[in-house]
Amino acid sequence: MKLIFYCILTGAAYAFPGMRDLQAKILQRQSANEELVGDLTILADSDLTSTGRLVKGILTGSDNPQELTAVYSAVPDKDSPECKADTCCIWKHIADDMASKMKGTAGRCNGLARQAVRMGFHDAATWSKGTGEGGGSDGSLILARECWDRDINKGIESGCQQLQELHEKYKSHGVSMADMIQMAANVATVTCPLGPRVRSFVGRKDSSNQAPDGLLPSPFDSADRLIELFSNKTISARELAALVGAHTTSQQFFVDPNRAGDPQDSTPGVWDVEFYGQTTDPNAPKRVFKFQSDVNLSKDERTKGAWTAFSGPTGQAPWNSAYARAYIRLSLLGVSNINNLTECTKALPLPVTSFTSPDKEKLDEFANGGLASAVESVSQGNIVG
Ligand code: HEM
Ligand SMILES: *[C@@H]1O[C@H](CO)[C@@H](O)[C@H](O)[C@H]1NC(C)=O
Ligand SMILES: *[C@@H]1O[C@H](CO)[C@@H](O)[C@H](O)[C@H]1NC(C)=O
Ligand SMILES: CC(=O)N[C@H]1CO[C@H](CO)[C@@H](O)[C@@H]1O
Repeated sequence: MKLIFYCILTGAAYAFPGMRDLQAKILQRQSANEELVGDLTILADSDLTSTGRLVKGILTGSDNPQELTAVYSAVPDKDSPECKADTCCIWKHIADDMASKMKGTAGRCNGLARQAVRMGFHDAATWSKGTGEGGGSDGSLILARECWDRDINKGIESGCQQLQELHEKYKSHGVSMADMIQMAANVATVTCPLGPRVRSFVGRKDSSNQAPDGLLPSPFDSADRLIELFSNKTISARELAALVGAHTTSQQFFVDPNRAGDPQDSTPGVWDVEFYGQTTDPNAPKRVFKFQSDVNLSKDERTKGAWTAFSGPTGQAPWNSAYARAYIRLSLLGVSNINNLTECTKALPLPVTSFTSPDKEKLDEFANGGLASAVESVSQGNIVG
């Protein structure tokens, strides 16, 4: 009702080039979530630092959740005093190191990248309003060995191992495991072709205490349960619809081991919107393995609108923006010093904004059920040949 009124009021503007901006604004307004997290819930506006103000603006929809251009023109040596004096400098070295391991010969992101995105989710989402203190984005996924001790983390153990080694390599520079995990997720996301460049913050505190268990979703959950589970984490239904889009890159191994390596859309390793359309398409390519949870979300009245908006060629830009905003929220769950964080987005690689797979025909053949022996190359982002 409010939306219709808004359109009539501004109807005249639709004839002008501002139309796309306006549509983007409307989408943004619809997806606004006024709920704050961490120390932002108790701080007065007058106590906010520039980071605190920025994060508040991003969460509530008034600031841009992506930063697509800022880069280091030259980066000081990692052991130099200049590097030590700049919080983001070491992250530029770490992000480059990570990115060099996250892409295959086809230009698609690989298994490590996908695991990193999932690790970012599995460290952060162990927090809930109901459970109070403890859990969240605190590095406990690796530091408290949840990654190896909990069945829900099956499939990301080797990624956890690699990040632990990377943390060993850089920890003398004072980087937390929690930041390491979230930075890896954001480097991975932007390394996947078409992926958003999510604004990235550092300064989280670590914990070696196990986070509360049972707060991560199952692929057999109903939409009702999923929406409630995420709303307990301050994540709205629309934000949830945006976040599960991460399955655009993925290949399942453990939901049905007989179909190990089957992707959730026809283009694993590419951050496109095929996942949304194919999840609702009864004639999706044969190898596309749909999680029951995703199918249920695609149909529920509370998530269907966003699902549809993210589908098809017009979906990419609104999805990238919605994903970035929701992911920032997710990555700050349980963090109680948001006002003291530092933005280091300029340490990330630049986004890949257009992409065609060099081996498109072979990849299509794989998606349609052929080339079973290609699972490994697909998983590594390598050219299928
Ligand atoms: C409804 C909520 C969700 C459920 C039920 C769910 C469940 C799953 C399952 C069962 C897998 C496959 C694991 C395997 O068999 O190897 C998977 C993979 C994955 N998930 Fe989710 N997920 C959810 C939300 C998310 C979110 C919010 C993100 C990130 C923001 C995410 C990112 C990923 C990624 C990147 C993979 C691929 C991992 C790989 O290829 O190694 N998922 N998810
Ligand atoms: C959400 O939180 C409430 C209050 O703590 C709790 O009773 C409910 O079980 C939670 N729901 C889910 C799905 O975790
Ligand atoms: C934020 O930083 C200030 C100055 O360094 C410090 O006094 C304060 O305790 C920090 N707050 C939190 C929540 O970490
Ligand atoms: C509650 C709910 O929506 N459950 C459905 C989830 O999806 C599966 C099929 O994918 C249905 O069988 C369930 O009824």
